Amino acid sequence: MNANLYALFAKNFPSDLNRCCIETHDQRYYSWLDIERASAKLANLLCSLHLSAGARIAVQVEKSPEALILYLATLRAGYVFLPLNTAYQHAEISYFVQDAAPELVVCSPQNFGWVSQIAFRAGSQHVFTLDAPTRGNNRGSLLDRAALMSDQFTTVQSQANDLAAILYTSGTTGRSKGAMLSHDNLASNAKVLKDAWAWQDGDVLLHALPLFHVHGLFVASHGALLNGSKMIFLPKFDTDQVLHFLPQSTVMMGVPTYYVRLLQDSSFNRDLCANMRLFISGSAPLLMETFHDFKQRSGHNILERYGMSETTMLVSNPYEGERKAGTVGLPLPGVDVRVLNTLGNLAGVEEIGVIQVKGPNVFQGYWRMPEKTAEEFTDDGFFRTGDVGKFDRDGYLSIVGRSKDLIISGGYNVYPKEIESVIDEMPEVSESAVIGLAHADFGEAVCAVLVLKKAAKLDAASVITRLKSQIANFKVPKQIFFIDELPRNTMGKVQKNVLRQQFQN
Ligand code: MLC
Ligand code: AMP
Repeated sequence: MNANLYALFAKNFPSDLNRCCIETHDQRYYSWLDIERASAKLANLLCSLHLSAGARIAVQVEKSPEALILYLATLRAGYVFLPLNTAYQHAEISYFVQDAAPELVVCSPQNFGWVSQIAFRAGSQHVFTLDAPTRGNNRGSLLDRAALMSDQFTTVQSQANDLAAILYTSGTTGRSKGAMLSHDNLASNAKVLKDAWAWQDGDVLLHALPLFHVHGLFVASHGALLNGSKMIFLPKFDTDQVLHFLPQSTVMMGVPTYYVRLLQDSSFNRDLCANMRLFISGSAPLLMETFHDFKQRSGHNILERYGMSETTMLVSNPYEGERKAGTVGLPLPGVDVRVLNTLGNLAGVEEIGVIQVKGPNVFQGYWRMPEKTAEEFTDDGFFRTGDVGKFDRDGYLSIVGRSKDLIISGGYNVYPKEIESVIDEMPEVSESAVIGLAHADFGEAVCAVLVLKKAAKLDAASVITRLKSQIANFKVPKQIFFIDELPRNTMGKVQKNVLRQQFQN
């Protein structure tokens, strides 16, 4: 049997390959046959480059069906897909490319100059461009080259543990780590979710998520691909477009911000959701208030689930049965989830502790970081998630906090240490602390507290302008505060809880 994830999808394509697989917001239609042939052309192109076995293909492009097809082609050809957030800037891309050493980099045409410089310096042999199709005819060199290739390709044989993708997650120490996911990690999770969320004939997925993280690339796309279901592809989340396409859809996935934004639109109502079967939320905590308001306005209980890049999906509220607000639900079949208390024993009902997990979905380790990988696993093979939670009497898990210093803003993870290091480089700054403060739209907003050097002058606007040129825009603090001294405990550790209390309002 071929463990290649694409082979699994292909086996489940609809028998009529002329049916629609992807419809875009601007009325372009891709049949299943189009997906099969276009991914074959790209896979042939990849093979013609004679990349080494296990070569990484790093991709920083705008969302488009072609970007998804490139992912599928990478699977088919047996290489390793490495998606990168389009917001990443020079220093971030430079780090990822040097660390992952991709043999091929695909970027947007407008970034070709600086990205290719980074890539060639890091030893990549090839840099191609792929444009968002809305920008007219300039489709980029990737598709121009692929056009010359055959549209027939036999998907390569893969072993279950062969790598399919590497997803970088920010590290608490400030250094991002590449989570290595195998074909079987992804396949096992996709199969479990197909049953858990009762994917069925006639489902249409409204796909508004970005394609460079687990949520949009795996959870959403895999669900539709494995079920042979059509996706309506939006280039990004846009409230008006979502409202426009909801009546034709049955399933939508999003981060809590999407649901908050839908509720803010006065035209959002039950009628628009009449065809909808399921709204799923994840990547960040869904407020109880959002859950209840959404129920009232749409008639739907949002199904909240919990996962991470290293593990894909772990826990989910049930499709049938009670979806409890404020919880992420029950462990998915085949996934072991335990909560350990401060003594290292299994926590009792409602007892808070660290969350550890084990299962076929758990990743193969961090790219080229064996020590870090070893640190994150217990002796009996459980992965330490860095999240803190508790089980209730019915076995539903709630996430009550994080042992990792992490801010989740609109579903994107931001590690304070990374931002603090950049701020501390500014000549006027003595030290800084980056904290997350509650934010109505993003859930949490990144904010920075700065202590300036004696007699130094610096205003908030200049700090923000400088940061915007250095780091991805979603990491840039929404607010900057200045104080004389950071509060510290007796061990000298900055008391971020004190800062959060002081600046929340
Ligand atoms: C954009 N901005 C953000 C932001 N997104 N700021 C903070 N947090 C965010 N998430 C800022 C930009 O920097 C910009 O600032 C301004 O908002 C407008 O940018 P935009 O691109 O027009 O924003 P918008 O399209 O409104 O994007 C917001 C969003 C998007 C919520 C729709 O962030 C989004 O789609 N998030 C989903 C993230 C996701 O897929 N997470 C899954 C990770 S996987 P300025 O100052 O330049 O104007 C994972 C595992 C799991 O966590 O369990 O799923
Ligand atoms: P990432 O590493 O980007 O994949 O982010 C994973 C992290 O997102 C998890 O470790 C959690 O902290 C958080 N997360 C994901 N889903 C949820 C959820 N439903 N509720 C709370 N936190 C979540």
